[in-house]
Amino acid sequence: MSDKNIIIEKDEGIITVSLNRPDALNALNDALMDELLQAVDNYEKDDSLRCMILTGSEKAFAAGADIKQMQPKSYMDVYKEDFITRNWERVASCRKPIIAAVSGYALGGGCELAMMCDFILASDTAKFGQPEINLGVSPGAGGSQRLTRFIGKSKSMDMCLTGRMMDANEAERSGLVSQVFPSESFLDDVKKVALSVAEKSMVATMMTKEMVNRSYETTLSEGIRFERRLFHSMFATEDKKEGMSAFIDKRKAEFKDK
Ligand code: DAK
Repeated sequence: MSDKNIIIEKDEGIITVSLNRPDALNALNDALMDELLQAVDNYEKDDSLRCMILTGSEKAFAAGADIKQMQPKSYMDVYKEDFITRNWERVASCRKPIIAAVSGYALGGGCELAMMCDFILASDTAKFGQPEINLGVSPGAGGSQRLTRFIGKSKSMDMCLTGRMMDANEAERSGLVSQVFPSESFLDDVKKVALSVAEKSMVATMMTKEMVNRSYETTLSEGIRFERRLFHSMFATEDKKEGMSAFIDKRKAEFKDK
């Protein structure tokens, strides 16, 4: 598939996917989301790739779903075709790690896409928002649910009802973003974080992702039971033996993802 709406680079086991519709501030249309879906499928299958960075440009991660694509559609259109549902949750369902690297605008579907990643790193220029209310609609790709889980009801209501933007520092204070880096060194800083994720055992990484994600879906006691089952199962892996032996031998572990 052509990947004209995204740019893919691979280096040191890291795949960087850059959203690439600069004239539309990376507005997310169906073609772009199809390409992203394909990129995630390929990443998941390729054992040489150990972490994905999803990013945009300096000016925009993504300014939302493509308003020009949505504008002519009626209720019957979007209901019958299940409008852009098909290719939107693939990032959230990826079993391998995906880091969102946000510079500039992450608005509407752009903010929702960033929240589908495992965690968000922000440049000090980042601006997050759910401004759909200004268009006479609401968040539609999980924003009302994920943003509330990230930052709590009061701030989520504030963001969704006023449509205002949140800067990187407020986003970090509120728990939306895990770390903020200076814009001058942003992608280098993100790459260091990605390399640190990539050097771990992929088995442990995937299971840890499952556990953390399960915490959004279940009760505390069921979540802890789930964690315990996966934790015990890791004692069957070669990587557990290697990791613990390496610690005792005072050497760096060499994981084999087995
Ligand atoms: N869609 C289409 N084009 C966009 C766009 C967008 N979201 N955002 C910007 N652009 C285009 C502009 O129209 C302009 O194009 P030309 O006029 O040059 O042809 C170009 O990008 C540059 O934008 P501006 O001239 O506006 O640039 P400024 O620096 O002045 O302003 C801005 C930047 C980000 C503040 C402004 O562009 C803006 O407010 N953009 C709209 C932000 C927004 O409302 N986003 C929410 C969209 S609704 C779903 C999945 C997703 C969604 C819903 C359902 N399902 C799975 C069911 C998501 C919905 C949304 O995201």
